[in-house]
Amino acid sequence: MTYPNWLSQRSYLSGDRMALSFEERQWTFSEINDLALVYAGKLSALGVKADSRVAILAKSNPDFVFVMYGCLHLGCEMVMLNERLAKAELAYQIEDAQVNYVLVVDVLKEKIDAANVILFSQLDETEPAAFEPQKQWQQDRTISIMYTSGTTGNPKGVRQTAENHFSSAVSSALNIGIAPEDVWLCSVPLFHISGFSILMRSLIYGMGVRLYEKFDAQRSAEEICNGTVTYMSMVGVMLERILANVEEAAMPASPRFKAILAGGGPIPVAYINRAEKCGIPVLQTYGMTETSSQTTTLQSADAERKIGSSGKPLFLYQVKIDGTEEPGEKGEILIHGPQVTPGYIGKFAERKVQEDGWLHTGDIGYLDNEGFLFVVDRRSDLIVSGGENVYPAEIEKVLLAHPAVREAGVCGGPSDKWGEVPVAFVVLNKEATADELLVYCREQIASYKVPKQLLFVEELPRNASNKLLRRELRTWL
Ligand code: S0N
Ligand code: AMP
Ligand code: MG
Ligand code: MG
Repeated sequence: MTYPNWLSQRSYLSGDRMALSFEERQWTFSEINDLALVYAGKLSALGVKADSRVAILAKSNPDFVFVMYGCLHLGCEMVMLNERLAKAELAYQIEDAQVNYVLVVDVLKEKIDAANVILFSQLDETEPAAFEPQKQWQQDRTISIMYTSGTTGNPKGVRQTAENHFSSAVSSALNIGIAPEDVWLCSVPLFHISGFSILMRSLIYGMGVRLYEKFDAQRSAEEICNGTVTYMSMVGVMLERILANVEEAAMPASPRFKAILAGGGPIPVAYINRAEKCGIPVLQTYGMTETSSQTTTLQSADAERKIGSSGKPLFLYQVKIDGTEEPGEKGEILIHGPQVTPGYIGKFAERKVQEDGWLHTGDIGYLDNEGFLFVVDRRSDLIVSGGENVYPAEIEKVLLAHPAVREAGVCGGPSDKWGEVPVAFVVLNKEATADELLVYCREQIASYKVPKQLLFVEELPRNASNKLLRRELRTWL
């Protein structure tokens, strides 16, 4: 099965519609398509081919979008690099993905130490080569690869195919509808599926995207209240900051604004209540990198009645709770549908993500008697800080490599600012200060992963087989 090239098809069908808006500038779908063709020609002139795998490190602005769309025209697989990661973490992903090229915006070039780097400034200076855009896209073509950390501390590259993105966008539209006036505000990172999925919806629906390079709570609140946008995706901490602005200004939300899609982690019930008072509908959603964004979403109409629920699956998807018979019984959440990744790349290429056609999420939840999903606990020890995932094992590994550290254990602690933050417990084998260890961490991992608190202890809680009991660490806070 194939799809027509989404960029050419969209430009052909509704080329005059607004595709992208950024600050004071706007582009239509045909303008975007022309720019993407130019970028594809430039990339081609520099040696990038169909089937090349390229990593991209850039800021969430139009240049990033044009470069990505150029890659789409060429037929490349794109490894989306998280700009907040430390140099060593980026190097791991670039190595694991065995990329042919790394496309890097000049302001971030210090973060990359790799062969075959192509800077955005080099692209600007390159004359496009003649090239033939792909007319058809294979359904199982890998469009994007996103790394997601794991329990072992080694991030895994998740493949997202054309079919994954297409079924995700279509399922979302079947759920919330699409109208010609829709504009989706995107200030979640384009390197996460939260942001990337907005671009896919844009191409597939012919919908405009209002892009921000950096999240700005006040301006987001203004756009919601003026109705210059109709949808916005966000994580809990962004919702809180926007609500604070809306409440302070006592601005009524525009009736043109339709809904906030809120996910990436649990959304506190208090925020949903506050949003309701401001007249802003919030659709709480449960999704992940392995499912190319939303799998279940709670409708506004059910928001009050089913508060705290992440809703029901979108039309094409199924959710069940492993090993349970009755509503209300808790167990691992299993997911089936065309949005589920076919698998990982690199070191984890052999790891099966689906067993009997079901994705084992590692998250714990239950379905109530009407089939609404409640997520009650997250995959093994995962800490979600402001929508960024932090796995204790990743931090423990770094701490343990320090000569003064004998043992290290990390757990999530509560935070008003980020929802949850990592806290470390360390057993020393020679003298060291907390600051020294934190500076050491900062050199090797993203700053959102650096423990916000580091406490020295005599020993760590372990079970009979010497396994660290991270849950018990939480009771020490
Ligand atoms: C919340 C954000 C915007 C905060 O960033 P902010 O305020 O712009 O910070 P900076 O000025 O860049 O940095 C200042 C200092 O703060 C540290 N910092 C930044 N972010 C965090 C963080 N999250 N936790 C802890 N610290 C943080 C910086 O490091 C810096 O520190 P110093 O000075 O020490 O260097 C930003 O974090 C953000 O954009 N978060 C959202 C990320 C996101 O989108 N996550 C979702 C990922 N999940 C998915 O994509 C799957 C689910 C999904 O698809 C979905 C999710 C949401 C909505 C819809 C969907 C969907 O299904 O479609
Ligand atoms: P990621 O793949 O980085 O997007 O992380 C996805 C993970 O975030 C899921 O496996 C859950 O652990 C967590 N998560 C996402 N949405 C929700 C939600 N609505 N409630 C609770 N946890 C969530
Ligand atoms: Mg993840
Ligand atoms: Mg997350």
